[in-house]
Amino acid sequence: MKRIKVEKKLLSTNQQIAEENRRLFKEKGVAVFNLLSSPGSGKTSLIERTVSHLQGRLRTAVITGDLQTDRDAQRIARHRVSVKQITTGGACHLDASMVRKALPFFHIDELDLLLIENVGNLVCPAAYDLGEDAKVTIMSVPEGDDKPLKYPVMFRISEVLIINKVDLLPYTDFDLGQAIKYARQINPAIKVFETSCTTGAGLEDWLRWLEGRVNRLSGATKK
Ligand SMILES: Nc1nc2c(ncn2[C@@H]2O[C@H](COP(=O)(O)OP(=O)(O)OP(=O)(O)O)[C@@H](O)[C@H]2O)c(=O)[nH]1
Ligand SMILES: [Mg+2]
Repeated sequence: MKRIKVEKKLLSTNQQIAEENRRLFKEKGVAVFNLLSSPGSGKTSLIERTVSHLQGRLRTAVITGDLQTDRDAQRIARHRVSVKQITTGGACHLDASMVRKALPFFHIDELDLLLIENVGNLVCPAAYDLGEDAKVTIMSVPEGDDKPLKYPVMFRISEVLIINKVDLLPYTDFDLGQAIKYARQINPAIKVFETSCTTGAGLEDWLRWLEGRVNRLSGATKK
């Protein structure tokens, strides 16, 4: 009983800070996307592909959440983009106050887009709003096509689903149609992109959608 009360309090404090973050992002005209997936589905790979495409098109920064290491931040920094690592020290998710503390690292007035790589986990990050505009869940072919049914909360609260590693489809029993059907069973409005961060297949559609969305969100404030 006591544990439930403490958890509820933590979540409501998180929600307040998330709303403060959201207000700040809106005021500054920064579009923010929270990237979620199991470990290894391709969050960092997608960010690397995305920031390298957006170079000179949108002013982008990245926050990466990791339990222990700064390996992802090092990979992303190679693309000459501003990146701030949050090491959670064991926590299986980012929370809104961690994001707030990371913000002074950036010149937020000069940003159009902030991508946040959450800790690899399809469960606990779902409970923590960070103040983002949208959650993007990535699932990958080797994980199996039933993930939307097994982890429904994550798919319900996401605006976008990226099915990554489609280059591996010929080597698995992953059924693309079935995966999309399961995802839409949980969230009929979810927008789906099929990608391979290795070959580059399908990335154009994702990048076009992202750019359009960022221009709508940040352009409205910055005009
Ligand atoms: N075949 C194939 N491999 C991929 C693809 N995308 C990423 N990978 C590989 O999958 C592995 C994990 O990719 P990451 O981008 O590190 O995944 P992540 O979700 O950031 O992982 P965590 O941060 O540990 O949760 C790496 O070896 C990538 O090269 C893809 O589209 N196809
Ligand atoms: Mg990563």
